[in-house]
Amino acid sequence: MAYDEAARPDTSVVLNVRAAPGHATYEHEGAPRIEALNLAVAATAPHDPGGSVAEAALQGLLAASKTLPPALFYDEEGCRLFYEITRLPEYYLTRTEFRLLQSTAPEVAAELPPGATLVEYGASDETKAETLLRQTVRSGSATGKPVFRTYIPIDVAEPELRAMRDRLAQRRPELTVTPVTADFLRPIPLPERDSDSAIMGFFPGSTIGNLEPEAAVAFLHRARLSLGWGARFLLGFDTCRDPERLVPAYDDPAGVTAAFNRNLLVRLNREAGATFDPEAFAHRAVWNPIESRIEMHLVSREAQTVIVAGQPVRFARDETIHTENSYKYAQPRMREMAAAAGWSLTKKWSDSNDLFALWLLD
Ligand code: AVJ
Repeated sequence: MAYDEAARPDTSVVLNVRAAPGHATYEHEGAPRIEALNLAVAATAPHDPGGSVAEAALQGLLAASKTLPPALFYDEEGCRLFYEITRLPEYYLTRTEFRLLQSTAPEVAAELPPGATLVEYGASDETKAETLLRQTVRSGSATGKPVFRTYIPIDVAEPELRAMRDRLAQRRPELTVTPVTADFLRPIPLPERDSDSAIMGFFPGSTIGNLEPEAAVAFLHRARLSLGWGARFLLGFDTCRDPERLVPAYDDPAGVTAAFNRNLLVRLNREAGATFDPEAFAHRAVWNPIESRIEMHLVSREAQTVIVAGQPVRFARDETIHTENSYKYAQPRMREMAAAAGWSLTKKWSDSNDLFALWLLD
């Protein structure tokens, strides 16, 4: 797992969170404390394949019910295909959330004092964050000054983070951007900051729906501990539970989502020494009403054996690899989950069709 030390962007923080499980410590009493970063932690590029893609794939493919981790979707081609998905007429999520953000960002910003910090979890581009970052103070002596002074985007995709930081340096020279290359599902020690400044977590895109409910609560709880007790949190999630709308959003007629799903197999061929014929697997999106989630599967069209990292993986005809869950939470359920994680709902917004919700938590 080579990591090019020289390639590390100077203002960014690169963590190998895997090398330091449970490393972060938190305090609840008194002033919220954000742990200073331990720069002695050995750094590795988290998306460096170096064996871990093969390991993660084999673990899922050798299980009784075959799965692949959705984080594997987002290689370069996967990011490109996901971007295409967000432009599909059937995939209403991104567009609906973006409009909602545009109209509510001034209200969100009005809740924060100037000089605030924005921490985005899973930030592969700044488009959504910019709706907030461009907000200025509306009254008082700081009128006209930006509400946010610091932006901390957290993502596993280091090249994207670096590109974001460079674009923002051009566009918003007064903003301090401190990217953190890390998997937001693990404890993330945040870079040191001015402890008096207000802080807001930002988790848009309904990404929370990709987590199992217990993992979603655990994530929100970790964010609560790491951001501190005075923090806010802006959460965007899909609330539509109508299969007539959802199934086409996840199985579009142009086949972009199918290509996104099959790209997992293409990636395993390249990065995990696998021998998949991607076309030997059908894309399937199904609404599971009991779990309240859209499931994506790759269904083996025939009985076949595929080699992955030297190991044979056998498929029966019609056997599936479960590649993704996208939970769609009813608002009362999300409220319970947020409460279980130590957050309370202070403001909420949704679009006129009630497809998407934006919540400000306290
Ligand atoms: C980026 C996880 C929110 O679940 O809707 C899109 C990913 N998968 N089409 C989602 C996705 C299939 C997307 N998230």
